[in-house]
Amino acid sequence: MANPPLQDSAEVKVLMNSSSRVLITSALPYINGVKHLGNLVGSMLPADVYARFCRARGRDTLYICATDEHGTPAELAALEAGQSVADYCREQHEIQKNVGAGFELSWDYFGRSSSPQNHRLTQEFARALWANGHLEVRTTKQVFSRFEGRFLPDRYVVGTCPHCGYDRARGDQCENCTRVLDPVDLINPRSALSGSTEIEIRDSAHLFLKQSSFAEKIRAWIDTKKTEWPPLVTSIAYKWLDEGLQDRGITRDLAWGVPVPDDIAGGQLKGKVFYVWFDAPIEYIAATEEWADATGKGDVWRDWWTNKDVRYVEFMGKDNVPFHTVGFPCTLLGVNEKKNDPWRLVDQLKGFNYINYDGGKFSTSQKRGVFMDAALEILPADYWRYYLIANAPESSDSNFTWAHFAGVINKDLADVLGNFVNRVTKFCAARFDGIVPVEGEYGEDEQALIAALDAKIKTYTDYFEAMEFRKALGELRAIWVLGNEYLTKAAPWTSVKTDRAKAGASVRMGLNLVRLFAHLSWPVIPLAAAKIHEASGAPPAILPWPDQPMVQFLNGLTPGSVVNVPDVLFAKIEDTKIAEWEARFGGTP
Ligand code: B3M
Ligand code: ZN
Repeated sequence: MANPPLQDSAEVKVLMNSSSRVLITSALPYINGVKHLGNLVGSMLPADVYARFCRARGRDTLYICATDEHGTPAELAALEAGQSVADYCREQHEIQKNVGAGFELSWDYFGRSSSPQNHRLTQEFARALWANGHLEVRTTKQVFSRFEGRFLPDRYVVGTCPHCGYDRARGDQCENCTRVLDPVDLINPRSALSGSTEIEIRDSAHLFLKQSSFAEKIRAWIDTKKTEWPPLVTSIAYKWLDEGLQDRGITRDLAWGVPVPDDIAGGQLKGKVFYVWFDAPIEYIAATEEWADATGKGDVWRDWWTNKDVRYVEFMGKDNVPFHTVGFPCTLLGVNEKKNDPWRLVDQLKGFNYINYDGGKFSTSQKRGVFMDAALEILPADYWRYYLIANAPESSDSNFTWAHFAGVINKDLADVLGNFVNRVTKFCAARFDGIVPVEGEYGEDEQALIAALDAKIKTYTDYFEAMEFRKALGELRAIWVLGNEYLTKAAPWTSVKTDRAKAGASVRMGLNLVRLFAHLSWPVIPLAAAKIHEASGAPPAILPWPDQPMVQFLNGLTPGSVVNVPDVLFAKIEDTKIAEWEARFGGTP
């Protein structure tokens, strides 16, 4: 990645305090193809911005993600691609990893839920749950397709709805009358995969996690998070608890997945695998082991997951919240009984609403909206990162339109930030030989600016600490605007004619602002931040968070250092491009 992790630097270590270890995970992207921008903004991107912010503040930060590779959709996607599931997953994992790198996602490790580490850990978790009496074997009725020689998951059975007569009702729900169904309720059931009616109901034994017995403990735990977590998150958790926590089947009749070990339930579950939602969150931990294995760090991964000084933060879209506030915590509580060094439960959980595409839904199955690979084909990562974080769907769903996107990029990035950097460096090149001016002292205007920046940067920092991304970016933009306002008022292009010392001080302040903007913008737009930093005349460096008060930082550039006028930092998006992309990616549904 372009910018090395900050925690290796001596400069930053000074800032680090011993209790500041942060473990960050973002919901694991499912393996069945490149994700769309809605997936990105609800999990991986804000997690990355937060991870970068923590690193810039000198915290020992570990950001872990992985592909979620099990379950029926993976099997079906492989089938459609004409590949074995293993080959399909290997290939798609590489693709997602590369696209993530293209977006500058600074994962410390991007693992795979199909890894040997996750197989081992998932089985270890299941054994502990079994030993602690939290699992039970129950016989369930499953649909078996004789034609396909396999059990069919509920949604892959279709038939006539017993309530409304709709003839294409799915085994889990009727799309017409919205009633929740059981596949055995369907009249004339058939396989959604082949259309075959050679279908029968067979008994199948499965493991159930007795979640109902954890209801009180989970509620008490959520109560402790009420003031800390976003209302979006706690309200979803309470809704699930209020509806009554159901015991949950954690195994499936599939070939692809983590096998249920023979030493559980006397081998009754031979040939079955764990349910994808059972092993996927365990992969957060297993991927940390993958990271330690890949980097020769030995057992350190356990410490990240058991040490009380580590603060554990999760990022996800709202549809994933129930599994992380209720499902996975049940697993952990059950496994942790009789364990001396319990696995950490999540400390802070940041959930997101959805972003819509031009008034409709982003849809993977309908290929509607902008997908990560296509986004990078048309514009650099920073443009997307800035827009998406500035419009993160935090308090409500947000809506992507090409016109809005272009408006934000053209105004904030091109007119405000890009133009500022350009004005200062160009003027410096033209009138001060392209070096940080030596002459002049800061006066009243500069003191006033420094005071204003101190206040704004404190607010900006606090919003990031609180993971209020939209508000944080509002402050960042306001900070850039302060720079422009200062420059317009100082007008060194006028004063240089009569008072070269005054003009010199203004330009020096302008260049120090350029450097400041690079540091403050780095978590959001890392590629541009590196270029802006280079432009300021500062020596190449990683970009730690600036210490307050600002007066020292804004005197940080050495007079006489060489300034670089950058190439165009942000190109404006023309109307013709908007029209072209609307046509390519689809407009209003
Ligand atoms: N893979 C998200 C999804 O595919 C799911 C997240 C797992 S997080 C452990 O919708
Ligand atoms: Zn119906």
